[in-house]
Amino acid sequence: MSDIEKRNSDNGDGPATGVVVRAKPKTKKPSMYKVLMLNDDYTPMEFVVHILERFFSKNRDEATRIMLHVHRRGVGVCGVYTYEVAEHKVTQVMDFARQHQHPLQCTLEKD
Ligand code: TYC
Repeated sequence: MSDIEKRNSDNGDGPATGVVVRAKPKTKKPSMYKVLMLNDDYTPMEFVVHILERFFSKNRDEATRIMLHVHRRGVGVCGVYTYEVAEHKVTQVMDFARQHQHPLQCTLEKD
């Protein structure tokens, strides 16, 4: 028995006096957030593929697959990240689209 366990156990000489010991390490997995891309009628397909390569580190095939999914289905997942990273990606995409005067929309959603 460890020293802390001895102090936490009632040894018959009055109440146990030990400190509360955590049974498990205090770690929590962070909530994850999906970055979603929305379809529109004006943003060029090649521009969306470029965004997926540049900000989401997709290769050309995967970027094309995601772009076509969004084009056909209306919305698609670019990646899943912690809140701060996901928020940063959304800002980068929206700023880049605005600079190029495309109406592309991007948002985040709790996973
Ligand atoms: N629908 C666009 C077009 O036909 C392409 C597009 C794909 C736009 C995905 C946005 O998130 C998007 N040019």
